[in-house]
Amino acid sequence: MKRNTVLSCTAAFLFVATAAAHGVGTPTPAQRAVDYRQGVYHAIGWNFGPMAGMVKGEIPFDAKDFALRAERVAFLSTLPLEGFIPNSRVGKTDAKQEIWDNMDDFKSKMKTFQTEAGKLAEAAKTASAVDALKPQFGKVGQACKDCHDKYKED
Ligand code: ASC
Repeated sequence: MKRNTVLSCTAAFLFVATAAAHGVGTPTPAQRAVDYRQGVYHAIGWNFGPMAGMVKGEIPFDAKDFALRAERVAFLSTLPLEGFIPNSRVGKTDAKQEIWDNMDDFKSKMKTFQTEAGKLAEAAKTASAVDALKPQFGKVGQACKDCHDKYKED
């Protein structure tokens, strides 16, 4: 091979290898699944935070805002499961292997989250004081925690 050909092949290889190492290019289905479920969890956290603030008395209770966020979390709770596709424990993820080893239990915990989040959204429609929502909010938080304790890194 000519020296120039060798050099340009080497350069092309290094370019592609570097790009791949830096995660440039089309993400794999597994990486897209990780991005999808993390995006959903971020949206859940975004909406869960202000409700927690109101429950703790750090933010003034706003019944309409609480109800809207509770409704969003109830909807969002139906989304993450789809992102836990087989062999998608890749890249930067806190998902433990135990999820795929205990998928039935994982699904059941996700279902509990959905049920409790649904009840919170329902209760929030008519509640005029935050005290009335505290017990159900606690159940949603406990559902988050039960799953995280077993299936989330740290
Ligand atoms: C959050 C968060 C969680 C849950 C959990 C509720 O804001 O990041 O993992 O709430 O702590 O108990």
